[in-house]
Amino acid sequence: MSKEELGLDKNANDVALESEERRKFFSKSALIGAGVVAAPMTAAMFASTAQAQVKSAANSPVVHPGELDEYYGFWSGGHSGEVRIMGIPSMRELMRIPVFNIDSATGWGLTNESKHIKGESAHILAGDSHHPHMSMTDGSYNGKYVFINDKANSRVARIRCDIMKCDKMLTVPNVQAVHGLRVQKAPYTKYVVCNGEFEIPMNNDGKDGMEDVSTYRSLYNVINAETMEMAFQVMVDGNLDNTDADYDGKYFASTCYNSEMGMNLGEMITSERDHVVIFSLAACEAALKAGKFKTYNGNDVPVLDGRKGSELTRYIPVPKSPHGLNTSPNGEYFVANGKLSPTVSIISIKKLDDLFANKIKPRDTIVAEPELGLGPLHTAFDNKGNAYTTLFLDSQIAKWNVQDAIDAHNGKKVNYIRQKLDVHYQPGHNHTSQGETRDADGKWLIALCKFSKDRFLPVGPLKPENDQLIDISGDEMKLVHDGPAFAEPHDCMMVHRSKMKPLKIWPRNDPFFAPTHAQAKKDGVDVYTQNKVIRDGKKVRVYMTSIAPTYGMNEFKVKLGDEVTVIVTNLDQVEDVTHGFCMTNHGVQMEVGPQATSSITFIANKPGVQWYYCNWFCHALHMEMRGRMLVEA
Ligand code: RUQ
Ligand code: CUA
Repeated sequence: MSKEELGLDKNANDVALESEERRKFFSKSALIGAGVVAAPMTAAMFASTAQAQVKSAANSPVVHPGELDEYYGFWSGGHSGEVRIMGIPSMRELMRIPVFNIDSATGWGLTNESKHIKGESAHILAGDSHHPHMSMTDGSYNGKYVFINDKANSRVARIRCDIMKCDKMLTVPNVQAVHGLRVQKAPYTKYVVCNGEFEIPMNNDGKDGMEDVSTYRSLYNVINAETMEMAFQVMVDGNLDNTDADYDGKYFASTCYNSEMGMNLGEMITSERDHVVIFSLAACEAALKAGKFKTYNGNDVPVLDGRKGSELTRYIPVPKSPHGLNTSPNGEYFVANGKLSPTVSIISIKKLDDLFANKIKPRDTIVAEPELGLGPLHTAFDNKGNAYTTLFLDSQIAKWNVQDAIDAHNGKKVNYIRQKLDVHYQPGHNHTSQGETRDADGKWLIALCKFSKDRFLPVGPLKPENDQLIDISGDEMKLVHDGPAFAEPHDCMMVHRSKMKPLKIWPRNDPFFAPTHAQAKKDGVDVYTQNKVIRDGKKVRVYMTSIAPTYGMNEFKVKLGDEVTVIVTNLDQVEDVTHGFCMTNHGVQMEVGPQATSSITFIANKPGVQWYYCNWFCHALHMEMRGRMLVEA
């Protein structure tokens, strides 16, 4: 686009007025009828329908100042490594939860409490979060935990929803790149399940060369949701991509896009068909109990053999490099999204018992394979039997009716496509409000678009993505909001606020800082009443309280080269009065919430006076909330 086309030679008002005109001009031409393939349109035409759609939407996305949203949205922060909490429908960002990244505001990755939670991977400062999913009871969100994977470093983390902080992190052994992640939906989330995406030598000890790939495998990973330890792994044929669970606690399903086990693009996309692997939980647990497993790479995680021919799994051939795997909220179907095929494959969950009993063939479980458009990646559902599939290449959402698709498959003359809506642009995941649970309510749909192109003011070569909010409560989908988002909300989910019970202030005995309290006890310090410096060889522990606008300690002395740990306990009992602790010139910063204890360790390597200060605004005298450390040379 030229400078003129972008409007960069005009002032902001001119641009706004002009685009108003363009919207009016194009407002009719951009409407697309159900099932009709769109003629190529200009960017301005794409943008044009938005205002009209907001006006005629049944659900209002407007949340007035002071009003609360109806849903909590949990958004993956992609390669930022974090998780974000959004208010839906306002699309306001309410909070960021640092998980696989480091964060200087809260001290995540810097404090001792967060390093303790990150455990063996605390030295890894980056991550790539993809799939946030909440724990469930009987197929409904229970407000307890959100789980998320780190594809980059093969980790899974858990967020505690009462404090909205990560409280557990696990590096999954024997695999590389943990991708699709979901939870067991019923009877409760006993297990978190996730896919090992990149195939690697089973004993990856450097002895297997690059040439011989016959020992390369991918594993399905089953994690105990409460302890966040590995329960078991299942070796499969092919790699694994996305996964989901049924509503009976019996089966999990995963897509495989590289059944060829190719090592480069050409090899990976040669087959016309790949497959969906179905895992029988009962069969896996029985094999585990019977000791039918092996271990690899010197760890003791049981690895079951679920390759073709095994009793633990079934392989259902589907076209071609399937990606998303989504369970319909009525519990009847797994839907595998075709990606390189314009179709989705609908697998009847009811038929899986017969498949495992070898009464039917794998393809007999497919009840329809409707053609939807180019690049189907993920499917979401409402409560009226409709499905919504992202079409990456077409930049559209296809709304289609599941029963009609099945009827059409059986020869009935019926158009299962209800509508195609342009989104902007190239959508990956989509999600409906509570649509991955029994409580799908058919109100909102989010399209997470990988490109925003011309939808926002240009901000340089790196552009935001575009999270679009779509009202699906009426017969027609209506696009009502564009939401710029930073790299990269892969996936999200929306939970009704009635399911959530976040705390207002920290409980004093919270396990989050229990290890710090245990150390204080060893040092004979009551963190709620005492301010004290404990010297332990070259290690110094400085315990101080904070109450707006002062620290319990105005000054302390250490020696050059000491390893100093500052432990701050916030005595304020007032909601929202968070203090911070920042030691100037040491990269030391952290949040200390009301009634919480936080600690951070650094080397005192600069002689002289160093001021420390409160970096979270807490009081009219917040600027004065500071003290001095003297580092004696
Ligand atoms: S994947 S764009 Cu990481 Cu969820 Cu489908
Ligand atoms: Cu305490 Cu600012």
